[in-house]
Amino acid sequence: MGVINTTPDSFSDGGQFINTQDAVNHARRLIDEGSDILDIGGESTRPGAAEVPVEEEIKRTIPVIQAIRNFSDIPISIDTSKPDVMLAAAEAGVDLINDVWALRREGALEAAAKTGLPVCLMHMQGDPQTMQDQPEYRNVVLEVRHFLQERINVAQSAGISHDKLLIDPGFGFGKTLQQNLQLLNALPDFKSLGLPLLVGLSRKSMIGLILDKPVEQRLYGSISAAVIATMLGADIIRVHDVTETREALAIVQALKEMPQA
Ligand code: 9MG
Repeated sequence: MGVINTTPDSFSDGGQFINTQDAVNHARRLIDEGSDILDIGGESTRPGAAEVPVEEEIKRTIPVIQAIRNFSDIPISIDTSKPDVMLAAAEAGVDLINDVWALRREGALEAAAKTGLPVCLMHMQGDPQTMQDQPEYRNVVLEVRHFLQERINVAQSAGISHDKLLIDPGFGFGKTLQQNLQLLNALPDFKSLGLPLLVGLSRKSMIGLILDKPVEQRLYGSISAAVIATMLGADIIRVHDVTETREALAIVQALKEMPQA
C-alpha cells in the first residue's frame, strides 16, 4: 500500500503533495513502482496534528481520487475518519476505508456501512493531538487485541460483514517504542482474529528512535521493519518507499512460497 498524503503537515513527506496535480503525479509513480493499493489521506494523523475541517479534507482528496480513476483502476483506500469524506470518496470510486479511529467518530459507523466498502479498523490510544504524551497499558498486546475484537463486533452489528474487515494494531498511535516492539513481536497473535492484517511502520518515530535518524533517513529501518512484519504475518504493508519495499518483500514471498522438503 503506497501512501499519498494531500496534507501540508504530514510527518514524513512534509506536505509535498498538497497540490492535486502533484498528488496525481505521485500516484502514477507509486503505480509504476508496483504499489498494489494507494492510500490517500487529507488530514495528517501524525502526533500533535490539528484536525482539518471536513470541506477542506474533501477538497484535498476527492479531486485526486477522481483524477486517478480517469487513468487507473488500482484499488484506492481513503484514509479518513469523517463520515462525509467516506461517502464522497465512495462516490468517487474508492475501494477501501482506512480509519485510524476504527469507526469511533460520530456517524462513521453508519456511513461506512452505507458505502458497503471494506474497512480497516486501526487501534489508537487517545487522539493524534495527545496520543504520544504518556501512553499506558497493562498489557499492550492483550489490550490492542481486545479493542480490535470489540470494534469488529461493533462493525458487524452495524451491518459490515466480517469478510469486509481488516485490522491494524496502529504502530505509533499512542504507543511507546517498547510497546510498539511488543506489538510487532506479537503480530502472529492478531492473526487469530481471522482478518487480513495491515501494518504501517514506514518512516515512523519508532524507527527513528532505534536508529537515531531523522525522518528522511529511515529507509533501511523501514524496509527491515516491513520484512519482519511480513515474516510475522502482515498481509498489507503501508509504505512511502514502494520500489525498495517491494524488492525486500519479494525475498520474503519467495521464502514463503518455497515448497516444503
Ligand atoms: C493513516 N495512517 C498512518 N499510519 C497508519 C497506520 O500505521 N495504519 C493505518 N491503517 N493507517 C495509517
